[in-house]
Amino acid sequence: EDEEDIRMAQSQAPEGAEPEKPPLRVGMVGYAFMGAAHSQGWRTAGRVFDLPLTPVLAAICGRDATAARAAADRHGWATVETDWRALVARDDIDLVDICTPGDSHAEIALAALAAGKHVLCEKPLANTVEEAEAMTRAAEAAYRSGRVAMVGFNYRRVPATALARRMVAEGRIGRLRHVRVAYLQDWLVDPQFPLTWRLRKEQAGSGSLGDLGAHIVDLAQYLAGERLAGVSALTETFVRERPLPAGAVRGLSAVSAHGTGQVTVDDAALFTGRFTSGALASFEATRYATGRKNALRIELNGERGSLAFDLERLNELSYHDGTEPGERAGFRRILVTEPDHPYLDAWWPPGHGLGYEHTFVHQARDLVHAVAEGRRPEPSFADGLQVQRVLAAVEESAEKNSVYTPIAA
Ligand code: SOE
Repeated sequence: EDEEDIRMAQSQAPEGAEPEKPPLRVGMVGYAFMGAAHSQGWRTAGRVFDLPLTPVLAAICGRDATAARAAADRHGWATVETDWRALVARDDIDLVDICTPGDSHAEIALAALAAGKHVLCEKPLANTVEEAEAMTRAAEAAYRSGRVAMVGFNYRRVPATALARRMVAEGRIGRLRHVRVAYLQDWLVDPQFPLTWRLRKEQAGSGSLGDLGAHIVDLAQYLAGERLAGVSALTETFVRERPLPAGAVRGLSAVSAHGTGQVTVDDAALFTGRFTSGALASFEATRYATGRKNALRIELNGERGSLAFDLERLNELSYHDGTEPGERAGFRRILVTEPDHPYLDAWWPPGHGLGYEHTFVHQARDLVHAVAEGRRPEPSFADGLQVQRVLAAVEESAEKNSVYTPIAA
């Protein structure tokens, strides 16, 4: 009957119509903040971009059946699973998207790769270097059988950061001297904010460091086009005991219950780093920057110019061309909304701007291309592992009171 339907549909298709694209059937584990963001990406990518495969929101998975069902209805997933093992075992799933806290990334990713699935895994790739190494080995083996694995550093997919990368690679700022980067949030300022999973080492791996620091390490290395060779770090936990949470976390917020527990992660991480070329970098990741909500700021200074980006003004990139005569030189604002800017040919007319959620649409788009073309996606699990090594070096350096700590290549 199905074949008959297809023949009927084909015979009715208007002449010259494109044949249907094959599906990419996605199964997503997790349905909270990142689950909602990834759903948006999968739902929208094929409607905006001309993709070689059509993402299908096949199954969403969460332990709480009622909540998972509600998320499926809200975000448009066809079916619900309550055990990720059942999801991974399904032969009608091509790609497993992992949007859970870090403590389950390795187990799910290893099982999904072993079952022949493509994998997208939220950042940080894992909670430890050992887990990230095992995941990277599995991803390499899977790649040899045509499966790809990507880690979700979505800020590479802001058109302005992608443009900055292109400009650095074209030599527009010349030889790199400095990278200055900060990721500032303030949702922990209140000492009564409850002890949610992001504040527990056994679930999150680390605090601001893994959550925000992982993003800025990846972004700094991506824009610089080179890796960090070593770091010196300070970390601090300002509030060591917090009320326990009552009920579910919504986005980043939650309600307090009676009783308290220990915060077992860093609240803030500050570190300096040396790139392999000798360029110097500074990093700041904190959840205590009162008034700063999601301020990821990065500036690169090179011999011929500088670039600066601020996530709270994400359609803009600042550029100073140091080769201009002094009287006319200075930072100018590039409005990154032109069709020849990265990703923008498929969106709105110039000046109409994009937002946070579009980074997840672009991430889905790039991953679909990698799957269809059998290319190693960027950032790969190997890239995620390298970031994990930087995070481990930061922790080691901080434990030794900021001793310079090299990062294994
Ligand atoms: C929380 O600090 C958080 O949601 C991070 O986990 C995300 O990776 C970042 O994109 C926004 O902030």
